[in-house]
Amino acid sequence: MKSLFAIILAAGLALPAAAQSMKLEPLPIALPKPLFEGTPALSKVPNLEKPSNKPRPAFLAPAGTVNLALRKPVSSSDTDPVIGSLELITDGNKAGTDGTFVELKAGVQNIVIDLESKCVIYAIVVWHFHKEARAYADVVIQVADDPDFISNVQTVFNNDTNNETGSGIGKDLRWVETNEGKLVDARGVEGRYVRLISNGSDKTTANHYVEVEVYGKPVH
Ligand SMILES: [Ca+2]
Ligand SMILES: [Ca+2]
Repeated sequence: MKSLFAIILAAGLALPAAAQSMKLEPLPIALPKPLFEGTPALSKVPNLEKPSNKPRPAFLAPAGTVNLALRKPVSSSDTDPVIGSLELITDGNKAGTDGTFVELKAGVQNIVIDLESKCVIYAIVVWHFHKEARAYADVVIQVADDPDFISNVQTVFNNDTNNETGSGIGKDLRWVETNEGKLVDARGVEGRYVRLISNGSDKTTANHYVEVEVYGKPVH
């Protein structure tokens, strides 16, 4: 039988490596300049998160977490965007001014980011459009192993209360777009493809993206 001392010694030697891998650090999310002052109330938007007048608290993730989406390929249900191009979604530019966003056609549309390998994902940050206060509808964010979203589909956000997107009923809230973007806690799900769905906003039936960031690490 192992002595208690041997067990403690083994545990003691194992601890530093384990503790190192679990070390948490704030995500280094760089914010673009605000394009409007304050946060006007959107009185006609149902199911809306109360806008905060304080900066978003730091989001902690394991040390070494990076934006996996940067310059990764993006495909979409709208293959010929009205304004801009799909590359703008992962080009690292979050300014939100004319020329820095893509406009997809009206109704339920999606974009899919290919991370090019299986990854563990801690957070997804999306900037749809932040030139004015608006709230997009039926936002669904999912992670899967394949680009058609058949295998290992995991929904990390869904504010479609009546299943207009066919993704099931979501209980998350709509939010007012600002330069902070929206951070979604992905809780360490694993997958290669990230899909974002939307269905227009309170201002227009079209869909927009300035940038999407996917924070995580490749799975080795
Ligand atoms: Ca961009
Ligand atoms: Ca809906």
